Parts: sequence; structure tokens; C-alpha cells
Amino acid sequence: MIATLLISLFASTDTIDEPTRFVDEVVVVSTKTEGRKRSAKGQVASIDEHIGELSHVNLVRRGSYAWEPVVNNMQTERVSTTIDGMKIFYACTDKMDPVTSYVESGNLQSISLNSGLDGNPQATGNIGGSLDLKLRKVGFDQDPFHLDASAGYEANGHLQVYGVDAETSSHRFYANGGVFYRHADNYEAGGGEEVLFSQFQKVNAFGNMGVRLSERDVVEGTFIFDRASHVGYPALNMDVKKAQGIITSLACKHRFNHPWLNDWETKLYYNHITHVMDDTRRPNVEIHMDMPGRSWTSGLYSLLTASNGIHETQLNCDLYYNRLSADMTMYPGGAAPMHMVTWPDVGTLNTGVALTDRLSLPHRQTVRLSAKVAMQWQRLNSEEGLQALSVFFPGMKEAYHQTTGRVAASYTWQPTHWQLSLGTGWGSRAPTVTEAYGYYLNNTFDQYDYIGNPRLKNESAVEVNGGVKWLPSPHLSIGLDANAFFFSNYIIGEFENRLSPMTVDAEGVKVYGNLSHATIVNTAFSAEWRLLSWLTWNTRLSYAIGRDDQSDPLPLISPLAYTSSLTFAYKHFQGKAEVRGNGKQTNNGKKYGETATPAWAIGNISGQYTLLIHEHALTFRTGIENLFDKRYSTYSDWCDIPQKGRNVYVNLAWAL
Ligand SMILES: [Cu+2]
Repeated sequence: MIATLLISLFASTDTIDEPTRFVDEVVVVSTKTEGRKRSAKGQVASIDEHIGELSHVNLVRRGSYAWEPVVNNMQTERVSTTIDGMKIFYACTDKMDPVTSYVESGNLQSISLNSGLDGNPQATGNIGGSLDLKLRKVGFDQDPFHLDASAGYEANGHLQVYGVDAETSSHRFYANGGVFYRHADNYEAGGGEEVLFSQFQKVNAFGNMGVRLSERDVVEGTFIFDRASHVGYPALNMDVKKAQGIITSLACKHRFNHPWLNDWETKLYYNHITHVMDDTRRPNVEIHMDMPGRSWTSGLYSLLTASNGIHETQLNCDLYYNRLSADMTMYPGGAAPMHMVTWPDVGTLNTGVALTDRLSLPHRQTVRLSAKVAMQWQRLNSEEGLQALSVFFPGMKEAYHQTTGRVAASYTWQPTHWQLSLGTGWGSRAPTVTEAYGYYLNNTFDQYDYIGNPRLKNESAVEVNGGVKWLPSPHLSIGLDANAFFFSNYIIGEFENRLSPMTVDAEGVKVYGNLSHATIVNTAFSAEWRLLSWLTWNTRLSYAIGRDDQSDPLPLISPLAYTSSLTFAYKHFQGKAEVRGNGKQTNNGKKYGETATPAWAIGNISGQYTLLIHEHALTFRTGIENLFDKRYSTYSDWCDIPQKGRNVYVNLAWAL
């Protein structure tokens, strides 16, 4: 899987390597690539829908746009998300804009997930796992010209998607670029109730370019512009007027003519995010608020790869500087506006070295070792923010330093008919800006105002994981996998009764603190059975447990979840019928303000037909989600906002 990072230099980017550990996964986004996992809606599906195909991933939904990926039942704080190895940080104090919301399906080739502490080389703070979004670059020596167009429509919410992209390629040069547009009105929950403030609109433009300087040297550049506007968040008190991201990079790649040194890639990047919230369209707002946030990151990484037939080694050095600021102005009718710094303009300089080695042993055995150490310096640049926080933490400094690291080892053995894997690791993460320096951030999940704690210790965890897959025949596979994370200094909001909240209607105040220990365990069963040459049955069942230091349930841990599907393929036709559901949530984090979510199950059907006209493929996809129009919400729907009711969709993709 790590090898997918290296493929684009001299080969076509269409190769997807098999994961080295079968607990890692790749979901394919681009229409040009065939892969094991992809959304039934094809490329027209949103990034969130593509990510949802990964089996260790759940999504926290605050509206119908910009869902937050949760890996191994851990949210953004414990997950690393990179775009082609680039660090990028969201700009909203309410998590309205996970970094996955600043790209579009058309930008991507694939999304790869490394489960747990064995992260990709650029990942830091990845206790739960690391996601890397791989950009779709056409690469050298491809078709001289290629044009793709796609359009999609979903009846529920009148979602419209239009995309067009063009590619040109030769031995010396390549370029590809495109434009995507999405627009949705409010959707309807099962039963027909309109979910107010669930609309959104998004435009995305991108370009990639590569120039071959010599047979062994290549320069590549990337540019992405992404802008979402008038995005509603039914689970929150506010909407987004504008969320805009600009992502740029320039990379040099060299291929060695050497027995074991392979490639050397150095990438420079810069990205900038502007986030502007808006409550002017909401009725009955007592105190109007302006809450802008800004994040920019500049960085570089340099990745050296070597292999000699036994070892496959990667050495990566990275460095980034991120600047994060947010503030809030309240306008109490008539009275003077009140200004508050919610993220005190924090500058973070982080640098790390990572080493990964994959060792191929006889009898189809492999060992993978990875380690990373990173140093971080932070400075609070807002005097106003520092003063405000100093009231709660007298004597707090304006500068902080943290050192974090991770090590992981895994072993896989693939004798005939079996795949076995065992792994372990240790890793730590520094507190996020919200956890360390956030100031009165209202959380609508538990209705508390949260205050950061600059005295937090780093959180760390020991991971153990294992998996076994039995493949008695080419038509059948049955797998079991599990992982467990044993945390020390687990970071979570703790009740602070001495403070009163600032937000109207808030229950109280919580201050981030370290719990001495906590545990998260994830287990899954999966089976695939090819009943007939044209018919396959897939099923997956997962269960997780999360406990704090007093053995009480942690919040946002998935209840029993299952999916079961039948896929049929005949010539150019593919169809799928699926059941998805969750059991009743019994281990909800009561102590943390989480209510139990009832059990639910829904049915989906989809079909796809590809027509070849003079070697140009025209793909027609259609389907119905939530076939029986069931009204439900999942445990990870923020404030129990209901999911979409019955939704009929059609989309068309055309390749010239
Ligand atoms: Cu926001």
C-alpha cells in the first residue's frame, strides 16, 4: 500500500497496489481505475460517500455536506488527513470543514487508509489511522488527449452535479484539469419532512502539470481551488457563508540509476483556507454572531525510497508551518458588539523524520516496521487571546514545545488458503489547537462551552491488532479482524462547575483534560462468497467498545453495524442490492451527554450500464437509496439530525 505513494513518476497513475496489510484499504475514486472498492455512484459521488466505502471508517454528519471521517472510532484529533502527502488544517472551530471538504471527487485518483499507528510517512498524530487523498495526475506517456464529462441528479434535495475534465499527455509533458459544480436544496428525511438548512453549493477547479526535464528528472505542479457557499448545518446553530480552499504544490522527482536506490521526491506546498460562518438566515437568533476562521500551511517533505528485493525502505523528512486563527463578534441587539478570540492565532512549526521498512521473507511472510519522531513549537500570536486564556491559566506562556513519536511493527503470513496478520505499536500526539487554546467553543452535541487547556500532556496509546482471513476456495473468503488501543492521558472535555457558559442555552462549561487511561476496541467480521460467476454476496459486521478511566462508555463509539449486499455483473451491466443497519446503541456515553440511538436498517439498490460507442465509454448509473423511505438517524448524526429519506439518483459519465 505504501507503494501507491511512489507509482506516479514513470508509470501511469492507474496502478493500485495491493495493501501490504489487509487491514489497510484503498477506495478508488477516478472513473479510469478499476479497483475493489468504489461508490455505486461512480465519480459523481461526493468525497464523503467515497470515504464511507472504507470499512474502518464512519462519518460524523452535521448536515448534508462536509462530513467528518472517523477512523477506528476516533475523530479528527486522532486521525491524520493529508492530500498527496501535504498537511492541511481545517479553519472552523465547530469542525464544519474537515479537510476532505476542500477537494472534490474529480481531483482524486484514490483514497488510501492506513489503520492505526502504522501511518503514511507524512502522517503525525495518527493514533486512529491516516487517510491520504491521492490526486489524479494523468502522468506521462498516456493518451495524447482525453476528455471526461459527467452529470448527476438526485431527486431528494434536487442535488445536481456537473463535471468536466481534460487531459493531455506525451513523453515529455502532461497536463490535466477540470471543473466540478454541485448544488443541493434542503433534503427530506424519511416520511417526507424537510430538513431545514441542509442545502449547499460548491465549485471546484483543479489543474496538474508535469514536465520531464530528463529521462530521470521530473517536475510536477498542482493547483486546486475549492469554494463552498451557503452551506447549511441543520445540527448546528450557524451556517457557512463561504468556505474556500486554495491548495498548491510543486514537486521534483528523481529516479536513480542505482541497484537499490529508487526514487527521491521533494515537494513544496502551500494551502490557504478561509471560513466564514453566517447565522443571518436563521430565525429567532437572539444574538447575531460573526465567526471567521483562517488557516494556512506551508511545508515541504522529501521522500527517499530504496529496495533490493528483500527490503522496501522509505525515508521521509517533513517540515510545515501552520497558522490558525478564529474569532467571534457578538451583536447583542442595541448594545455594543462583543469581540472574542476563539483560536488565538496559533503558529505551529512541526518537523519530523519517518522511516518505513517492508521486509519480504520466505514462505510468503512480510514484516513491516515504521517509526516517526516529530518536534513541534507553538506560539500564540494574539495578545488578546493569550490574555483571555490567562484568566483561567495564570502564568501561562506564549510559546510551547512538544515532541511526539510513533513506532509500529506488523507481521503477515499468507500460507495457502490463509492470510494472517499481527501488529503492535505505540504512538503519541500533541493536543490540537482547540484542545490546548480554544476559548468558549460551543459544542451543540452536549450543549457545553469548551475551553482549551494549555497544560495538557501529550496523549499516547499502545495498539495491538490482528486479523485472520480464510480463503478455502477462490469463491469464498471469511475474515475476522480486531484492534485495541490502550490510551494514556486520553484528552477529553471535563466538567468545570466553577465557570458559567457564554452561549445562550448552554448547559455549562467543560475544560479539556487528560484522563489517566481509556480503551477503544474495534472488531469486524467479513465474508465474500461468489455464489455464481455473475453473483457475489458480501457481508460485514462490526462492533466496538470505548471506555474511559472509570469504565464508563466514551461518546461516539459505533454500535453493532452491518452491511450485506448481493452484486451481479453480466457483460456491461452491474447491479447491487444492499441492506445496511445498526443495532440499538446501548453503550452510549451518557456521562458525556450522548443519548442512545435506536436500531435502524435501510435497503439500497443500484445499477450501472456501460455502452461503448466507437471505443468511447458512456456509463449510466442509477439507484435508489433508502428504498423504504425509513426515517432514521445514526449514532454519528450530530444532534440526531435525520438521514435522507428515499433518494432516486441517476448519473451519466462520458469519456472521449
Ligand atoms: Cu464554522
